[in-house]
Amino acid sequence: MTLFKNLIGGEWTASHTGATFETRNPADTDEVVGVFQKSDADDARQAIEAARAAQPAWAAIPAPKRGEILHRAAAILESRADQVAREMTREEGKTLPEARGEVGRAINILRYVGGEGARLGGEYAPSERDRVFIQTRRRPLGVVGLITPWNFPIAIPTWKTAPALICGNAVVLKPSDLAPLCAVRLVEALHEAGVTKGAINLVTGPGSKVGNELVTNSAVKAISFTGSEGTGSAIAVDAARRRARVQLEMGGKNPTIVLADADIADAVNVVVNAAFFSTGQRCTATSRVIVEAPIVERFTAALVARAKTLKVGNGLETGIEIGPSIDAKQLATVLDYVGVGTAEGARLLTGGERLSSGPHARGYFSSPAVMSDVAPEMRIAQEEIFGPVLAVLPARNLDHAIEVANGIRFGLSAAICTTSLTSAYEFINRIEAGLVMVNLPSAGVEYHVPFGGSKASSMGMREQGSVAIDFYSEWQTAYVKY
Ligand code: UN1
Repeated sequence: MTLFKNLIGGEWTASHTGATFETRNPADTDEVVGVFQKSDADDARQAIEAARAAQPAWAAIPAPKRGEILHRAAAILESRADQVAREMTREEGKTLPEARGEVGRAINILRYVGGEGARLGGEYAPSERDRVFIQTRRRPLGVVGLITPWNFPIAIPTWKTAPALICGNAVVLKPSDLAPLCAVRLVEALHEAGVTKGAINLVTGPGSKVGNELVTNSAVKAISFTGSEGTGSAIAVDAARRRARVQLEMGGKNPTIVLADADIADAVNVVVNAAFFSTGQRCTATSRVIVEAPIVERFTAALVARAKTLKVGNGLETGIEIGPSIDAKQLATVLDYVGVGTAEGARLLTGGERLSSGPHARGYFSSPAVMSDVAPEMRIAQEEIFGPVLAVLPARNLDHAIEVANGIRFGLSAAICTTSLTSAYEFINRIEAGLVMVNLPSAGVEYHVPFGGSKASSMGMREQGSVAIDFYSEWQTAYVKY
């Protein structure tokens, strides 16, 4: 069992509080994974100060050279990929293949964003006036605060930190208390790769103290947050009060439409992946499957049959497909929503039970739940659950399916299974979602294209892809007369 420290001003530092907290394996709660600093606002302030002091020196390094440092960090992380993936499975619960995939994603992000260093160009524009050149270039914002969730414990810290750094900002990263270890590993790699001391800082501890300081401290020019809608909305208000830039990625209630012309076996695979893999703990997960009337029964039967075969257990073991919920609270939410759905008149076709004997005795496991006879206005069809609970809703036709799909507050991701090109494009055109998938799971995105949602799911500029740097930079326009 290891004690992990904050990184402040390039030094691994204990919190001045002297307090720590531990993380435990959600698949085996007897196992302590790590012990971390229970920091408070003073620690966060110190990190912000260190970031402010270091930022000019970091920004003075030519952007392509900053990119080389990110490339070095990628190589360091790659040399530790297996260890970091195992730590992720032990701390977050996702299966080892999923964890390996996520570490690979983080490495790819560092490489991709590192390349952006050489592409941070601006524009030349002709002037209305004689002998005047107009040029634009990107400038860093200064200090940025990054608040990240537990469910993608390395990918999300990486996809916020890398574009922030490549633009020349200094970073204070606050990872989730439930799974901070991978963020420590990312920051170690960046520190060892040669990021200027103080340009990358890590502070662990409660959101109410560390996160709140980042959001309210006037030296922090931008906040990027992924997490719950409630916290995100509060951040937006606090940040607006002092005119800080915000980028929020919050909830989803993502639909997959299955049309009668779809290949049923393919559609079942797509929906099972989207709804149940990563234990449904992805904001891009499918939690509503909207099925065209002629195939509702056939599709649902095949879906239930497949859901029953899913192997739930400790993600370190070979063959396990679904890990535990992250903690007791999340598991209680999952089981509670199954009860809510039943009370609303939905029918539980399979799963939705706590698994607590044998190999499941010491973890937060439940069996993947499929509920039918769900009406669009029911709570299980409207509220984010963040667990392996899938609602099946019937639809008369494509128009009706799109109407049901759009009938929610959220708009992150949406998928359709169909063999009709016309239906696919009709869906792309009319669905209210930032991410649209055809014959693919609603979750599982790539790093080099924009990521984000509409409606209550997101606020601010998109993450990932080359547009990620828009959030972390501002334009300077220079007029030059010769
Ligand atoms: C994915 O589906 O690959 O927190 C990524 C989340 C999202 C990331 C999803 N921000 O689940």
